Amino acid sequence: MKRSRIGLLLLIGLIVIATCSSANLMAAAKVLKLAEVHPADYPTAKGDSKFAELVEKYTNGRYKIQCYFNSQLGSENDVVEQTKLGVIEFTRVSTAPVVTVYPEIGVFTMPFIFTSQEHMWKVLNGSIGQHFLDACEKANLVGLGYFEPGSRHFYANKPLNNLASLKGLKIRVQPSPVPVSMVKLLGATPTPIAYGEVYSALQTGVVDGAENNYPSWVSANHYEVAKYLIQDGHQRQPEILVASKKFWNSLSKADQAAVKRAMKEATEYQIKEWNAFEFEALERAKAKGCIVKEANIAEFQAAMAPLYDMPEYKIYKDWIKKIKNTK
Ligand code: BDP
Repeated sequence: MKRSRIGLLLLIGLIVIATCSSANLMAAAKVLKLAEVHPADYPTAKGDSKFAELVEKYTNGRYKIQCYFNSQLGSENDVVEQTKLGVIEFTRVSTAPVVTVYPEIGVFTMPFIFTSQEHMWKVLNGSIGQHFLDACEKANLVGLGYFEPGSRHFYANKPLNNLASLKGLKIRVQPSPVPVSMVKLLGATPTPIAYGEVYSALQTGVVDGAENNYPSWVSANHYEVAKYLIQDGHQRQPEILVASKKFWNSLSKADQAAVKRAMKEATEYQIKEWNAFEFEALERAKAKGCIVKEANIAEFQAAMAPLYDMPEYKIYKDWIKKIKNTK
């Protein structure tokens, strides 16, 4: 009897210790938010999920990242602002919305600034790319790294045969300065709208067209309501993953290194996913009856060239030179 009571006490003691230590572990696992406008199966969103998985792994489960896809946390401009304020820990966006809090990075939104995918990655992986990640600090953000954006093309609900076809059309643009100026130069009317609302804007005729890469055109179903695409490839806007500086400063040096390592590996993974899907998306659109025309790129370049002389974009001048000189 006595022995079994001791045994029972020991067992209770063990249960209490086990419960306390797992409670400690649970208390230590901090859940962080990551905002994303794309659905979970989009290549860039898969990059976010890989990043989340690796952050958890490299911090031994002390940090868990919950990804909120499909603009659940708001438009890109909103989530950049919330990340700046520290309400959201991580945001994956394209460059355009970051311009609202950190204007210089807008050089990456200039049309035809990158001559190819290789040229863009050379810039991003070199000192220029690093400079822009570091300088996000000015906006209380920490630039963690880039994802592949693909190149952007115009599409509409009317045939697009050449530059002249865009004249007079209402074109959705990202709410950011360069996209607005760029579309004006083509003789079209720029209409800034958040990404999550583009499909219904196209469907209801609020706009006649939009511009984006093939994966967005297809995965957001824009191609169902804007089936004519002209392959002008006017922009490659690096996708960027930023953290809130407030949150970043709460991390130990070792955890900061773990997060950076996770991002580096997530980037490699995202690029592979992107390259596998980009042209598959185009084929999918064609198979659904979309009409894809090759553009006379020189014609588009000439129409957009005056952007490079506009006074509001003079702040990019030195960076433009450095980017062009990166071979
Ligand atoms: C997509 C980008 C996304 C942008 C969207 C847009 O991945 O980050 O927000 O374009 O046009 O290509 O708003």
